[in-house]
Amino acid sequence: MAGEPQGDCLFCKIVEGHIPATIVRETETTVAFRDINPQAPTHVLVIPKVHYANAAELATAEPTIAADVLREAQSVADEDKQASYRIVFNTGSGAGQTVFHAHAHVLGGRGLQWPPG
Ligand code: IU
Repeated sequence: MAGEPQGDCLFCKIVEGHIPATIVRETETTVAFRDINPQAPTHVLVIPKVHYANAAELATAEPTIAADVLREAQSVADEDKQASYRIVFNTGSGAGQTVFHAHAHVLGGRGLQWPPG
């Protein structure tokens, strides 16, 4: 069920500590960890501890936690001393989403092209 841990979800396993991750921040509602395949000097994923498939589902069901994710993205950028950074929520496989547990990519530390590829 949405909001509950999913046995087959890799990010639920990271939240539970069953899969290793380089965690940089943790709050009551969120975990932030370095992406295993970084696309920029700062590439951190901020995820809610609760399981929702994407950012929109999270924001609909748990708007306060969705705001926590955004606030944490700023904290990650601050800690990595990135004054400019990009937050990406890939939504749907056509947009490159591969893990169906809501997550914000926080990218910074290099020039970022617009529009993104
Ligand atoms: P996407 O937006 O769903 O494509 O992002 C998933 C990201 O999760 C992707 O950048 C992976 O490199 C990253 N990742 C990770 O950091 N640690 C993991 O154990 C797994 C995926 I699985």
